[in-house]
Amino acid sequence: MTIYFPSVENQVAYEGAQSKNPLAYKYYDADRVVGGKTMKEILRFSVCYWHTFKGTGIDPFGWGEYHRPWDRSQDPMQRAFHTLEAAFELFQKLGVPYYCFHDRDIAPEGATFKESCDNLEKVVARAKEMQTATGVKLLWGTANLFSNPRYTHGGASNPDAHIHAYGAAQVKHALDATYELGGENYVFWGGREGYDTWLNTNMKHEREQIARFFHMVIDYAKRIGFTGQFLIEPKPKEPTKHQYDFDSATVLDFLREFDLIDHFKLNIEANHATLAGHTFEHELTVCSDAGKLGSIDANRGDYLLGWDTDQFPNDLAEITRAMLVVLKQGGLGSGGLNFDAKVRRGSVDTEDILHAHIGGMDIFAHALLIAQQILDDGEWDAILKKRYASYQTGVGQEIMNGTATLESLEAWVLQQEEPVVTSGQQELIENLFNSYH
Ligand code: XLS
Ligand code: NI
Ligand code: NI
Repeated sequence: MTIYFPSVENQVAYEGAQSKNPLAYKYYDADRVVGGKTMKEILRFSVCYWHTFKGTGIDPFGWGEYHRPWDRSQDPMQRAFHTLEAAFELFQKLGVPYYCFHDRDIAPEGATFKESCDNLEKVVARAKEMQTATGVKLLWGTANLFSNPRYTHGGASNPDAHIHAYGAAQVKHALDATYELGGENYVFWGGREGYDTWLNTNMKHEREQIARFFHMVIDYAKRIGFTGQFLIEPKPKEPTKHQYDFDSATVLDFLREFDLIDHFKLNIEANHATLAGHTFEHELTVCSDAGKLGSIDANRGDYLLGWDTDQFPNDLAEITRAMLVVLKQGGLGSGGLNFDAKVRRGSVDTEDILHAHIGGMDIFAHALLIAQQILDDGEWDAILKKRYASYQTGVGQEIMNGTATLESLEAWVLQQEEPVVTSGQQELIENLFNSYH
């Protein structure tokens, strides 16, 4: 059997923060209990198939660069099987419990729709054996309704009903595959569900088409007994200028408008949040407050670049804030932390893939420890409680329980002196956060 990641013999080990071994975890200690659960249970790491195994390093100015050893056969099905072997080798070496894929990542598209479906079924059968043999599970599956040129004008939102139907048929099979592999979630990222010019677009029609599409999916899932969580992944732009699923608030509104809210949660990607002009923690909080934070695509953007650079996360302060949202809502449920991230074009060695994931897992593990400390310590919580304390009693309580009226508040205000502004203590809190290690 070919060994694809020879620099790790068995499994990446936890060696502690003092270790100088680049191929060891400094913080991720799978069985360490943090706040009552193990790191493995809380973090639920997942490796993504597309960037890690199918990424070639291609960019608009240069073709593929990596020539991965699992991607060299002339026969596309052989490539798919070799990739599966490489993938499961990496999952096990990293000790991650989950992976994610698009249908077209794991199996090649055939000459006809039927052939594509057959290819998928064959690879899924093999993947199922490998899952059983290794215990690695599928976090989520999804369908690629954006790479093939047929989807140039969209998948579910396509102005041509034939292509909408094609997309529906493709999702049917991707859902079958996810179900067959025990996938715990199913994701919709609206690849080309958006538009480039208002001049040729009937937005109302397209949004209604998408809603109809989702209703068909829900009905079908019910018929086959798929009980995984459906997730929508917002992104504001790229590939189209106006993506319909701009950000969390937009998606939640869409779900409510079309009576879909009970069937979906959201999958929040850090880089998509920043592209929408929000922070990662803002998007997580919008979802969490609505009871809709289902899963996370863990990555980061570059603050100087306006596109989805999909870099591996490495900002401890940002990830700590993200973990605070996750811990406060009691974990991610059936979701997880999926590294929707790619090594840079210049990182041409397969070993770079190991460093990338090890670093990403360690940042989250480290952030988890700090976030738990912040919660246990209680100081941050006390500052926040104090800031809103005036809503606990008197007029504040009346506002919150709905007994206040504009008249009653006017009468109260007339009896008071001018209100005094109290400090928001931003610098104090920033220093407090920096005091945890
Ligand atoms: C692209 C998205 C995509 C989804 C899965 O920007 O992040 O990778 O996660 O379709
Ligand atoms: Ni993503
Ligand atoms: Ni992305």
